[in-house]
Amino acid sequence: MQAVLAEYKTLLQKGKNVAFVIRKGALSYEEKVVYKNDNQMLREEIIQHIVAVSEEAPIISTTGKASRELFETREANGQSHKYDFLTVGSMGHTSSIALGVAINKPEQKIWCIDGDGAVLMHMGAMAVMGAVKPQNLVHIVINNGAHETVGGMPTVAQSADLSTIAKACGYDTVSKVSSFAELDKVLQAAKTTPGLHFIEVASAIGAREDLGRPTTTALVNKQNFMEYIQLL
Ligand SMILES: Cc1ncc(C[n+]2csc(CCOP(=O)(O)OP(=O)(O)O)c2C)c(N)n1
Repeated sequence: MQAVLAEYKTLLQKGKNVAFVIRKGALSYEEKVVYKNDNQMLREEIIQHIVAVSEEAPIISTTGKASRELFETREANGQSHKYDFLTVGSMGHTSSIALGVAINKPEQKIWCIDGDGAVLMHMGAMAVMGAVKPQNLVHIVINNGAHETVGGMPTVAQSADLSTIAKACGYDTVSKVSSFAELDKVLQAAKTTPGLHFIEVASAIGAREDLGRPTTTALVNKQNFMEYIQLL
């Protein structure tokens, strides 16, 4: 090991790259870490409720399991995937993509499904949304206080009040919900009322074990979505 490190040092000093390849299972931790909170609603169920209300309106969804769950919700409903732009990678940029679509389709309601980790990563996007204030955009943040997709490690969304931030940024309406009855009510109101709406949804940490991945490529998804929104 010492000899390898010495060799690496020489290589690094020359500006070269080095890498360790570790055999699977070589690093282990006996205690299983379980991340949880007291919220009741699961992200996938929240997404099912959003799809039920938004119907065929475009949805731009954040990176990670939220987009995978949206894809599977459409499959289960027998619906096309053309309504959805699934953001692959680009954590934190979903709301900016949704803003761009909303500006260019002012007569069409646009829905954005975001995560708390993603929102925190590019929080400046909320200030831009509040400044531009499109009257046809619903920004939904599924707040589980965790980076659930990558293991559930906590975000700082527990101590940063995202709804207050949205208010300060100039969103027209701000709601914070923790039950399906409240969620359905604010989704319906956002659907029928013009404005820039912010909906923070308290979510449990978790996902189905057998959650799949989109069966179409990101490129095909983007092309289908672009063709669809051109018709709106
Ligand atoms: C810039 C960037 N960093 C990290 C990732 C890896 N990544 C994908 S999803 C995710 C967690 C997202 O957390 P959150 O937005 O709270 O959504 P959740 O997974 O809890 O639904 C991370 C870190 C990424 N895609 N892009």
